[in-house]
Amino acid sequence: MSAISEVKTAVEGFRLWPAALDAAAQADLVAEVFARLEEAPLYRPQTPGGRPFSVQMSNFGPLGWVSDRGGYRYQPTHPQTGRAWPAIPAVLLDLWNDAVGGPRPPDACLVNLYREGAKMGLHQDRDEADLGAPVLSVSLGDTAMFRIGPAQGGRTTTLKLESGDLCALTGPARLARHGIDRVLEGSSRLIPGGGRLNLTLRVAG
Ligand code: MD3
Ligand code: FE
Repeated sequence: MSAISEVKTAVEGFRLWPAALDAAAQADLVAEVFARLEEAPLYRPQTPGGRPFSVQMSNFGPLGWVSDRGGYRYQPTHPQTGRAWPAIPAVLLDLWNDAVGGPRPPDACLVNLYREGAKMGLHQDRDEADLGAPVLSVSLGDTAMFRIGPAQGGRTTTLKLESGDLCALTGPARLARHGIDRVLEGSSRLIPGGGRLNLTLRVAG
């Protein structure tokens, strides 16, 4: 990826490209995402313990991440409509190739929408079949306070994820603990209705 500065953190394998998408590319991507969400509406999954997530979710691609009383898993259909998830937008597949490439393209794109007060607790992503494959994430809209620390626990680092930022998780960072402590409401006007959209590409199956 040319002309993009790369920020390293305490966690080896975490890379951040600030403003990888310019304002026009961000607006185009948001429009494309909301169009696809007509086919696969956002919903609030339940935790395995039966509590609703504060984040609204949907998915694109052959597989989508879901959570309910039965646990966390990837599945090919939307839990409410029973329909296949829409395709992953081509621009995201291009970003994957530019940023991480590798032998397999992503087969899952989780869509997270943070409206007022939504956050995501510290966790690891380990529901994917190949935990060696990288993860790529795009942030759009309001700025998030993102926290990341080593897989084994210990010190975490807080950094801002702003609209248009791209981050890649490879190697040791793939199993890093991470979460969204809070979203700075009203810091961007990109998302219709306000808030923050995060798109995360993974090799799930
Ligand atoms: C670090 N999403 O969907 S994106 C998730 O902003 C998730 O919605 C957050 O954590 C969000 O699971 C954070 C950045 C991110 C994504 C995946 C990771 C960081 C990661 C996987 C491993 C380590
Ligand atoms: Fe995660």
